[in-house]
Amino acid sequence: PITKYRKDYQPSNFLISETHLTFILNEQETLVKSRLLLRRNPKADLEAKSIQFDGENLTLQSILWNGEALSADEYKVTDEGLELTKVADEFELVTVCKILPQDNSSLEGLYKSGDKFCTQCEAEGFRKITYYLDRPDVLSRFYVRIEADKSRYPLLLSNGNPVASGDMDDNRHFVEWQDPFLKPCYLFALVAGDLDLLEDQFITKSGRTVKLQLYVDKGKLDQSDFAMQSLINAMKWDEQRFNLEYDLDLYMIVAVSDFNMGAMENKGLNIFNTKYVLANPQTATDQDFEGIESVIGHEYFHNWTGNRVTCRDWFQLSLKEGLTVFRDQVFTEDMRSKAVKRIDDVKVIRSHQFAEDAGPLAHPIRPDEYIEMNNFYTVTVYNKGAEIIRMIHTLLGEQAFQRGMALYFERHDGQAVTCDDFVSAMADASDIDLSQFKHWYSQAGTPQVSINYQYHKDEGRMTLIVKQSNQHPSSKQPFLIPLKLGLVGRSGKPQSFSLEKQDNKVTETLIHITDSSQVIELYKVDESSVPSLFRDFSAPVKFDVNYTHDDLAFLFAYDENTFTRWDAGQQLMEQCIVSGNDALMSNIAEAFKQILNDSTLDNAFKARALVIPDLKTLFESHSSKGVDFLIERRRSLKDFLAKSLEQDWLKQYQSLHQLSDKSLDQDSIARRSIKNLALSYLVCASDEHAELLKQQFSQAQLMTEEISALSIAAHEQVRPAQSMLDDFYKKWHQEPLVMDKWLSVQSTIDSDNVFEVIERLKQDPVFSLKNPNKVRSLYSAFAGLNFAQFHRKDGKGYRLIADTVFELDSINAQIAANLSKQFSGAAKLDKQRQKQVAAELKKIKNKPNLSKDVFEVVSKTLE
Ligand code: B3K
Ligand code: ZN
Repeated sequence: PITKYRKDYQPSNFLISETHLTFILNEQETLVKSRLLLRRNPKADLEAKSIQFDGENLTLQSILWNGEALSADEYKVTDEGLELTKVADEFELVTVCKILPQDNSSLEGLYKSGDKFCTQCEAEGFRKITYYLDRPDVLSRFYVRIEADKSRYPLLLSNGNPVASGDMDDNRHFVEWQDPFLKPCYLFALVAGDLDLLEDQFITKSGRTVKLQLYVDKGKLDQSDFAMQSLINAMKWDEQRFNLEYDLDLYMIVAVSDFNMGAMENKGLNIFNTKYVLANPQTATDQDFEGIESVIGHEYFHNWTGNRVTCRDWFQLSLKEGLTVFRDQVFTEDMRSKAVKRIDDVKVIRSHQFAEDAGPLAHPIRPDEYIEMNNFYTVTVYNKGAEIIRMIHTLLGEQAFQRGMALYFERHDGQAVTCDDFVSAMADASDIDLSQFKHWYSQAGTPQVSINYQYHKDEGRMTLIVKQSNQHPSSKQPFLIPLKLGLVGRSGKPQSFSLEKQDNKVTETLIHITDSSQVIELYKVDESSVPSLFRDFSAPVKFDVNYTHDDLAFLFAYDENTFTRWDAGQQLMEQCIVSGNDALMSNIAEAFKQILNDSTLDNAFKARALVIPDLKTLFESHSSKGVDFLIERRRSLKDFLAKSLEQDWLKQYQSLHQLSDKSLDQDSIARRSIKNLALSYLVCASDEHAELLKQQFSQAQLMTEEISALSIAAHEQVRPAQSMLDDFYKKWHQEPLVMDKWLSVQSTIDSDNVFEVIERLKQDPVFSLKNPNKVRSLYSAFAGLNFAQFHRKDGKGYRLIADTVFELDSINAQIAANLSKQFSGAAKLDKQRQKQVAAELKKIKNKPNLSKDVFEVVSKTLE
């Protein structure tokens, strides 16, 4: 496999002015006729004598150059594409290719999901459809004609606007589409099928009416309203907060069950995983609804950040993804609770992104090299990328940030650009020098910030000595790190301070950390206080502070910043777990009790504050303690908190349990989440409470209530669990998305027989290795969430996942590669486990015809 490097970027020697595609869809094969109008790129090599078109798994049927046949030495077909050695300043190339969507299990290019045709082209899937310059900086105007059987495929969709349609012989018909916007081929989409339609409209702020169409499988309209409402909310929000308006007259979303990721932002025709569309309160949890709202928002927001302005090359992926994740996060913050959303987003960074940044697959948010681009749709590019945008927002403030956005669109609308272009717009629209900040784009690894604070009582002065370092070899330069801080006075109230001796006092400030070592002085600090640091998680760094346990307990009780308050609790629990200090358990229980019984506190905050850090997060920072120790210690902390607060949990549960409340508003969601957390502690404390579980389960009218009860029963391994699982299956086996939950509840049970269970589930008719949601529910859930069984001493967990990767590789390399990333934490394991992982990885690496997707992950992990 060949590595591609960012430094090798060259503009394309040829551009494609027009792309005319005709799809002749049939049950055995599909013919793709393509007519491309090509011209030399004035900004590239004007002497170029050949063109290399990308193409994979295509059978070329015919080729015409300006209407004439080519001789055999004028073109060459290879495994990677088509080389054309006859060129001119302007010319037309017509090809006809045969493809086999029915056999395409990679779910990339044109393929079938159920009985519909659909496409997925990002990153490099368009080359599986026809010969093309499959790169994001070649923008073309698309004209598409689709022909198919009229009964099977009454609906024929593509990007832009429908311009013609009609009947043909043999019960066939056609529809023609034109997209007025220039676009790279990764944004191309096609759907053909027989679907139900939910239609609505949106009037933009300039008064245009946009038709909104949501297409779902027959019979699923009762699960479509929420997605439509989310789309309307997203459109409104983007106008209000970012001043961005939709640009076509039609916006279509199609939901399909076989999809490699969450969704895809194809121009005017988004294709979605059903998981992020279909929901009603009986089938979907509160969390599912939030996920739908954010993914619908995310894809919609791409229309400007991604489509109108796209990426010059795939190394720039974070240009669109980091920015769009930031936008969807802020959307959720505005729609729901800002503080709580922030906590949820930070958890993802700490458990997943920090691990990636510390492992063999670490890369900067703008990677320098890749073998398979699909491997770089990572938490680093997406979520750390969003943190980088958020820091720019923090440094500039909302107003200057919005000026920067406006300038970015003014300069680059209709172009394919780089991360540098984005940062330049932000710097030019504000007075802030972002040159040092740019290291965040080029250096990998998580900066470690250590802070030592000291209060000088007689002078009323607080000194903070701040040091930053980064273990990753690419990270030689210190970062510009925004540090948002405040002080909490001994009374529990905010303590004001000043930054210069003569300055006015403030209660919060933003410090720019720029050096590897830096001293911060705060003056006029009247009362001995505890600093509250990295408020709102103002930078994606690891930080350690010379806090005492009392300091942490104090911040946990009083900090006005929700993030740092939550974080203090997490740190306290973490210390209790890793130090082996049992005495701390009582302090934590005391703090829990206070929070639990504080009626002024938001239930959503409580439901996060009273959760013990997960094993992945713990292991990420404390791998030297060893897998077994962490598992054991976390278990005893949970037991202790469950038993010592049993009466409090019970009170909480009883006072908040109201199955009749089916509302999806924030308060009801929050109430359900703290109540179900209480239930899980209760059942952990004693099997006696299993009766409550059974009742909740059988009477539930909301999936949140039903699945919470089921998963607690299964995970606490209480007696009625099996019959509950059986009942659930009987009730829901015809709802694939609900079956995904049923699968993952079982694969995440920490029990020795989970392997037999998984083997049995693999054979169940609801399961299929060809369906990515199913693979994720059974296997990724096992490896990612069943920490104890995945890391079993006997290596059984590793073998299960390795065998699955092996089998999946020939079906769907992208999903196989994703699953193989579960081994990337191996270097942090003890020697025995490391050996077992290495042996499994070697087996995979020796597989004949191993995909380059899996090869890249496995060989980097083995290095
Ligand atoms: N842009 C797509 C992801 C494509 C992944 C290709 N392997 C969805 C999104 O980020 O919105
Ligand atoms: Zn995206």
